[in-house]
Amino acid sequence: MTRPTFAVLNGPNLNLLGIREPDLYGAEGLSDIQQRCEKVAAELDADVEFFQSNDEGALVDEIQARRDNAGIVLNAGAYTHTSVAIRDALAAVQVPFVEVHISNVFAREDFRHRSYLSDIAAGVIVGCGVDGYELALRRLASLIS
Ligand code: CA2
Repeated sequence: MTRPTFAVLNGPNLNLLGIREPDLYGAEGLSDIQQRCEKVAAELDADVEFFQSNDEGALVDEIQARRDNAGIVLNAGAYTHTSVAIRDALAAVQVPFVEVHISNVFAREDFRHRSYLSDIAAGVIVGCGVDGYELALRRLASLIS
């Protein structure tokens, strides 16, 4: 099998990780998460590419550009609860994706209980902190093996 490439995509405000609200989202920043994912990807004999944007259209463009990837780990942030456009992009590319949320969205406000993505996801990981990204990569690797 050719070496798979996974994308790890993060949505709005996740660039603030490690800077604000550590009680909710932990002390690690996006660059720490990237390092963790690179370590797991090396272990899985895979490549991993990282992307973060606060812009819904940029996330749609990035998902479209990932149509040949082996899988996507996606924390779409607040767009999870609002974005038909991101859902449509994911459905169009047909790349398996795992939806990740650092916090337990089900223990938070009602509007965070609704996801436009979960029913078309290969899996959903919620409330496991930033470990969720590593778990998602491992799941994607096992799905394609
Ligand atoms: O728990 C998650 O990972 C979320 O996707 C995070 C989103 C939130 O809208 C979702 O409901 C659940 C918010 C990301 C905001 O990230 C921040 C990080 C540090 C400080 C402030 C915001």
